[in-house]
Parts: sequence; structure tokens; C-alpha cells
Amino acid sequence: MLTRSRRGWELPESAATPESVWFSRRRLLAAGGAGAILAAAPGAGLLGRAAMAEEEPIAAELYPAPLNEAYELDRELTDPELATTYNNFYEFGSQKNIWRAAQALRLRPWTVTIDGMVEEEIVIDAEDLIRRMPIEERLYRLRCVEAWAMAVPWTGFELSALVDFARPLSSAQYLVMTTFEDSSQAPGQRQFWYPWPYTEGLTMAEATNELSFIATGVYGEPMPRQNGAPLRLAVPWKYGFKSVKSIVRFHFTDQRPVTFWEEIAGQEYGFWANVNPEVPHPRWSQATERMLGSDEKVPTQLFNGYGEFVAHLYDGLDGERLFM
Ligand SMILES: Nc1nc2c(c(=O)[nH]1)N[C@H]1C(S)=C(S)[C@@H](COP(=O)(O)O)O[C@H]1N2
Ligand SMILES: [Mo]
Repeated sequence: MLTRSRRGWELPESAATPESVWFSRRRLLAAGGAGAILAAAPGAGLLGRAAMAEEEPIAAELYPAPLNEAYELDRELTDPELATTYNNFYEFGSQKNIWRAAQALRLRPWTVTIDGMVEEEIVIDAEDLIRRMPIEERLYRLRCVEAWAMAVPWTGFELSALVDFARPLSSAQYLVMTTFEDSSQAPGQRQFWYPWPYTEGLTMAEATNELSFIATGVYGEPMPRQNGAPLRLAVPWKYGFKSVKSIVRFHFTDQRPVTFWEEIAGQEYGFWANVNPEVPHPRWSQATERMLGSDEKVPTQLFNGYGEFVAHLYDGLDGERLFM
């Protein structure tokens, strides 16, 4: 990402735990999603550090949720310690080690507003919303535009279920999702040169694609703050910056939004941001990626490997900058 000081890809990866420590756990995870290991060791909790904040987790009774086996991985799950300590969440700082600072985020109350081109505006508590949704676990990949990647078991619900709940008007063309804004909890938001709050958007066709997912947990536990509690988007065929965290608003509109990174550097980070190894970032190649916990570079895939689900969404959009 573009920052005023050091750039993201130059940062030291000091958050890394030696992979060997996690080897047996990772093998277990690879064997059957997080649900399996939690069932084997009830209460053990993979995310010990993440659970340090004192509040009751949101809708804790829903975890672990049943695995939806439709979404297969071609790689091992990422070590949970890495996925929860190596993060991008600029609200808490522009370096990767913000997990500790993110514990300041208060999750109760968490009010979600669903508005814009809808039959009726809905204001609902996040826990209430989550309990109404069809919760399941999915194994998804995430490819950051900075060329690191991970594979994690998210828990959550298909975004299309929220769209149904929202009852948008047929004239709605985009769904805009916005992160909380409160600089007393999120010191990064005092950096006034960023266009807070973090905003992202999808076309309605993207938002209702079966892959679009609102994650409420990871590794069979409620979502750690640093990964975007209580609700974060997961759109695995797009660069990671599209997967907006800690959402407070779902807004339906016929206007294409200017998103957070697009506003900062629109020539580098656009609205579509579909993964494509053949379209380099203006400042680096996107041909390969590094999985967290490994030094090896592996080939990046078109649509991050999810083309069978989403390639058709872009038919006839050749004039658009679909891959940045
Ligand atoms: N609100 C908000 N959402 C965000 C970001 C952010 O800085 N703020 N970073 C994005 C980027 S660049 C990536 S790669 C992913 C990282 O998600 P993770 O920390 O759970 O791996 O979150 C995305 N969502
Ligand atoms: Mo990213």
C-alpha cells in the first residue's frame, strides 16, 4: 500500500512465529477445517492472544459452525498465529503488527445500518443480525495486493443473505460497505490525510455472487478485532483491500462509490481490483505471491483461482480497469 512513510512491502515481517511451532496444528487444520480441531480439543481455543480483550465475544454460541465443503483449497491453511498477528488495518496503524492496538476496539454496542435504496431502512445490533443469518464455515484464500497471501477458515454468512434481508430496490446497482469511525479507539483515524471512514463497494451482481461472504469469525472462533470484528467482507477473487473490516453500514445506491484506496491512489488501487497475475501493479509484479509462514513464491492465479465462480461477472466490461 502507499503510505507516507515506509511502504507496506518494505516492512519487516517481525510478527512471524517459527513455522515449526505450529506444524502439528496446521496439519490438523488442513485435515478438516477449524471445526474439527476444536471439536477434538473443546475450549482450547486457537486464538488465545486474540481473546485478550475483556468483552464477551459476539454470538459466541455459533462457533464452530458447520463447514461448507463447496470451497476447496489448493494449499494448507495459514498458521492461525500468523493470520491474527500479521494484518492490514490502517485504523490502528499502517504497519502489520497492529493486532495489539486493535484490542481497543469496543464491540458492544455495535449498530449496523442498512440504508439507501432499500424498501425500508434497518438499524440492527450486530449480534442480532448475525444470529438471523445462515452461519457456516468456508475455507478461502486471501491475496493482498502487496503480494502476500493466506488461506483461512472464515465463519460467517453469504452476503446474498444480507441482501435478501435488506430488501433493496431494483434500481440499486452497488452495495457500499463502511468501517466504523472513532479516532478515540482507532488512533490511525487521527491521521487526517486518509479519507476515513474506510469505504468499499461491490456491484449488485458481485455482492450477490455466492462467493461474497461476510465473515464473523475465523478458525472456528468469533472474529478477532484485528481481523475485522464483528463483521468483515471476504471476496477472495479480489485483492485483499476490497475485504473491508468492522463494517457499520451497508448502503445500496445507483452511484459507484469512490473507495478508500481509490481516493488515496486511484492510479494504483481501483474499484474492481480483481486478482490477475498478468497485470502488474504500477510499482511491482503480481505474477507470484508469498504465503504467510513461507518464503517460497508461488504463482498467482487469475481471479485468485475463483474464475469458475466469477469470471462471467465481467463479460462485456472490457473498457473497465478490472485488474487493479
Ligand atoms: N477497515 C479496513 N479494512 C481493511 C483494511 C484496512 O486497513 N481497514 N485493510 C485491507 C487489506 S489491504 C487487507 S490485505 C485485508 C487484510 O485482512 P487480514 O488482516 O484479516 O489479513 O483487510 C482489508 N480490509
Ligand atoms: Mo492488502
